[in-house]
Amino acid sequence: MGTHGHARGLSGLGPATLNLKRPEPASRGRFITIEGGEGAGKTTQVRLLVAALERAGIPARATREPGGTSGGEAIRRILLEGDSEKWDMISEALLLLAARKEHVVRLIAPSLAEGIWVVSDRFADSTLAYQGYGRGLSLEDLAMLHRFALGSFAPDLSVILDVPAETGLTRAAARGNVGDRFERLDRAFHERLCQGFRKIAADDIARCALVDGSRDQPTVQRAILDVVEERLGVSL
Ligand code: ATM
Repeated sequence: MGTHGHARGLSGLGPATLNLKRPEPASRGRFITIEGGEGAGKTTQVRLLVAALERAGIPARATREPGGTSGGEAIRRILLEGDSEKWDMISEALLLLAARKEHVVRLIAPSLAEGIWVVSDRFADSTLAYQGYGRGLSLEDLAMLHRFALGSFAPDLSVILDVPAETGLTRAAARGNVGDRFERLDRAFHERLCQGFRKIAADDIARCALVDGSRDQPTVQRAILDVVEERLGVSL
């Protein structure tokens, strides 16, 4: 007659018996990067995407590279000021990787673990494009550095804004934004950069989406939202 019900003690009582639900593990946030050359409109599009995610009830934060943490922002300052030959290419790559490691460990990974989506203005594809295709460092060496610093950590989605070098430079000049070390590099560099970003997108179609960034801002924004909806299964 059920006399030994008690003897089984609490160990026999699973959550179902107690009518308690185990807390749902907080779902991991997604990591989206927006990439592209000069004047591609990344910064505006990062802001618009974060606003759209939040409107859809998805907690999201914007960040940037190099930067995003106090150490990363300090590295940004020393990298961007001065003339374009100020840093040895390898030193430059190592500084960027140091900033990225700080960014991932202190801001990106903890945010994702809390369920917050992170949208970054530039990430690892910028290193492949600028230091690899642009400056000529070996892509294998850069991939090796990435593995050393970050293992297999990668964005869930990278939107690469494709803007012809000429258009991008004209836009950057119109913003009065020709002051930093990278923007003073020559036209051929920016052409290599543009081709490099296209190649990166073509080489990793599962992660990357190439979006024509030469169109007006609302059209580019809608195209980015469509890609995020389609790839990450949300409605924006
Ligand atoms: P923004 O201007 O997009 O904030 O980027 C800062 C510069 O840092 C950018 N050049 N410009 N102008 C590109 C450069 N950069 C690299 O060269 N490699 C990288 O890995 C990253 C993240 C940025």
